[in-house]
Amino acid sequence: MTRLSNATLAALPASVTKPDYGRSRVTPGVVHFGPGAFHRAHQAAAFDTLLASDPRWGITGVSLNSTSVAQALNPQDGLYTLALLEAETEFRVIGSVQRVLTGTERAAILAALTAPTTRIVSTTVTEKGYCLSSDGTLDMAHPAILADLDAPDTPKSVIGWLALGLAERRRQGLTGITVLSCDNLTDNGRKLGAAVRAFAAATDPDTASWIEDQVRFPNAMVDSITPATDDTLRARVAQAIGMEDAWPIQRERFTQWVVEDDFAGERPELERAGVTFTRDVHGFEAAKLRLLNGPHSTLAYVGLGLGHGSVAQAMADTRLAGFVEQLMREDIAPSVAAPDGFDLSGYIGDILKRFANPAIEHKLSQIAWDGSQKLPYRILDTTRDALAAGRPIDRLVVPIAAWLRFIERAAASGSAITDPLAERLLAAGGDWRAILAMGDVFGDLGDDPRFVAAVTRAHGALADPAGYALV
Ligand code: CS2
Repeated sequence: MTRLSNATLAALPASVTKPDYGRSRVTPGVVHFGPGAFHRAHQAAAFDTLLASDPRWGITGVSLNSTSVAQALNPQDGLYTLALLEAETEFRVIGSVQRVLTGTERAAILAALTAPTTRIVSTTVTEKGYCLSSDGTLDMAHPAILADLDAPDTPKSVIGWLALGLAERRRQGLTGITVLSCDNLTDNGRKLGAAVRAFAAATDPDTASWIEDQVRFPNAMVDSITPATDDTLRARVAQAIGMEDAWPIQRERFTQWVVEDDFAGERPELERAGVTFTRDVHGFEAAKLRLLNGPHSTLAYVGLGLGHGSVAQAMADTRLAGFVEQLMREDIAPSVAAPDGFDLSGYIGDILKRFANPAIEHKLSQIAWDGSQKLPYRILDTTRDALAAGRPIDRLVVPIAAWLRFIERAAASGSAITDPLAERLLAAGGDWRAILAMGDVFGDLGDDPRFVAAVTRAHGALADPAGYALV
């Protein structure tokens, strides 16, 4: 079977949307750390739309910890298929990724970071990639950070790479750039900026001040439901495009990207691709993390306990769907300071519809990954706000208790969980109070008797997986 590439683009069937610009005219403008499914489904699709009117924003992907994306995409000249899943699926070939570098290609990564044409360095490296402590600042005792502080010219972490790339730009007398975080954490840009400056301050204080002056780290909210690629998708795509694509991607049609309007120099006209630029992203960020990701994790941990496999299946369980809606409307919404004119109730209704989308099989097990990293932003901040405002937290702690049950089940059956703290979590296993005492996950909440009492009740109720409804 022929393989998708520049040479075969013209042979794609007319039903497939493809780049409507000459790819040979595209020049690199963006270096992206973490060119996984979410980046390729979301930001790369937005740049693909922009390239038709402005070819200066081609993407160089950098995959620090794996070679699989590079192996799949480089032989395809960076091309891949994005399936937009609705009642009718649209297949779209994305042309914005020009090449993918791997962690061992150090000289090429540094050359990309210091190219005069590079104006944006962006990231989707997930919460754990930031190496932060529970107070949101760089964890100087993190093994990856310690290793990079020891050998700053051969970094392994994204933080180390950003510090090195920026130091080198400064040395070469180049302009500052914009470092654009696209990860799901509150205040993502600010946190990334502070982390990179803290790293630089420890190795190269002049670069730290140059970063302060010359580099912008806008906050951004990113949203699009992107289930992992599976064999069903590969087969559907092969049929639709009539050729082989080693790594197609799927997502819902809905996509949202709200970016703080705080760029070093020129910013791409991504408005043309539906991106919203605003001075204040906080309200959008809180609405999305708390009202979409919080309920997502709730569906995952409660739903897995009940034996559901996907988000849509969990939503078809009307009792669980009702619980999650009540959680969103009564417990989470009061903590969200939405931007002016934002229709919070409509936003909730739309999220519930997106969760129930029958065209998407989004595995609960995928969402259940990295609970120790995700729950602080998704549920614990909301819980803290509710406690401070004197609101009840009984339902808010259900996802926490369900997560504890999820760890207990894994520990009891000897199965693995995907989480950077997996070893500690599984070692604590049945002793869930020891998990609540982990300051790097729960911070101050672990010592709050109101929180501990509420989790204790919910944990007890969840001895029966259907017990969430009794809380
Ligand atoms: C999900 C998110 O996997 C997860 O934890 O909650 O990836 C979610 O699908 C996206 O944030 C939606 O924008």
